[in-house]
Amino acid sequence: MDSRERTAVFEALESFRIELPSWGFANTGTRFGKFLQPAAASTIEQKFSDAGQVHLLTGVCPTLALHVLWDCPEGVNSSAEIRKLSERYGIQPGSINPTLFQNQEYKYGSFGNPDETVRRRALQHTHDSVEIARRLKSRDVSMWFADGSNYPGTANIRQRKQWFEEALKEVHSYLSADQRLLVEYKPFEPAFYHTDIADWGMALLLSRAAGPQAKVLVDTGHHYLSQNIEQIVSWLLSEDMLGGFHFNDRRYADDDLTLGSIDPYQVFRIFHEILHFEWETGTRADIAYMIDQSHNLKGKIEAMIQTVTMAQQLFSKAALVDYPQLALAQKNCDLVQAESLLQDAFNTDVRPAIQEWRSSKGLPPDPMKAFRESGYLERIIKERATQNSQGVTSYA
Ligand code: RM4
Ligand code: MN
Ligand code: MN
Repeated sequence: MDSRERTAVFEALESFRIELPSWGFANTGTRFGKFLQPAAASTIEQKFSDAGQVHLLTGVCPTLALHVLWDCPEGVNSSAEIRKLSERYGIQPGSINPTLFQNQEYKYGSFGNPDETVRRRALQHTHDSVEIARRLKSRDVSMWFADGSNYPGTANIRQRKQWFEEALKEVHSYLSADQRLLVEYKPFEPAFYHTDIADWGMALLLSRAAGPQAKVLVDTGHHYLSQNIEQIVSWLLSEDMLGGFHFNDRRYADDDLTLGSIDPYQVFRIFHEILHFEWETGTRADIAYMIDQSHNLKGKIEAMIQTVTMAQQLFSKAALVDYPQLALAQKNCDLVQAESLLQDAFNTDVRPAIQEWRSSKGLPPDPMKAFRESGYLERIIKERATQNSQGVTSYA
């Protein structure tokens, strides 16, 4: 690696931050069951502690995403306690996610529910969530909906679209000037015939209808197989509508596997489109990079460290693409040269430069090794094993 490349890696890492999900530290499972882990976090304090550990070792995860019903048992009144935990464990609250899918009343939807009282309750919960975000100084309120239907003819799709427009417009009116509303899409699951926000186009239209502070959130697991996600990213960038990511990897469905475990080149291509946009426009894309993963088999803290490390590698590799050369090759329709510029960057081993960068920041060069040597896991297993052997019922 030459010094231009080393500088590019250092610069890329300097700005790259990634948010951890509170639910990634809790016991989760598949619809067939859960394998309980003795170290899993079951309280909000334990989630902050585990996330703080990941941040301590990687230095690039200063925020923790919260899901309101899972993490704020007292609703708005939980804010004070969360602020305390945030200080104690050295990690700030991140995006606030209203939880609009697990209560019985949401059987037939939240913002798309034919029952107006349920739609109002969903709005009330979202209103509380925005207030929680304000009290925690969180910028992003991030919305994912399980709304949809399983059988043709059972839902009035156009009517529901209108309800969503109205509700999101109302949610937008709750925001302060510095807050954002992120709208996530997903083409299937738990609904199997139609989902109300199935793809990026629908999320884009709804965000536009909601107001100027609404942007689209791209969850890498929420696409049909072989969909060109980096093209979606490029279009959203060019429309100034890309708000953030939920990173994970997948092979079949919304598998929530560790980032880059199945297809690292996919993630590289996404980062490449973002960095290409930044180079061309000379601006910084205002994107929240967030992890949305839940680990049934891997140790949860290790899975997070592995993901963060992989994200840094793929982001650094993308930063090695020679953009002036690429522009020339594209202009000359030199396809082989253009493609090779991406492949060369992807194939560069950036790990030594990343280790150097970590050392320069006083961070452990190998966060996974440092974690395994820290004794943290052994300690929390001792503290949490009894509680975790008793079983849990909720998703997180
Ligand atoms: C969904 C979606 C949401 C997340 C929930 C837990 O599939 O990805 O972002 O909040 O899972
Ligand atoms: Mn998601
Ligand atoms: Mn998902």
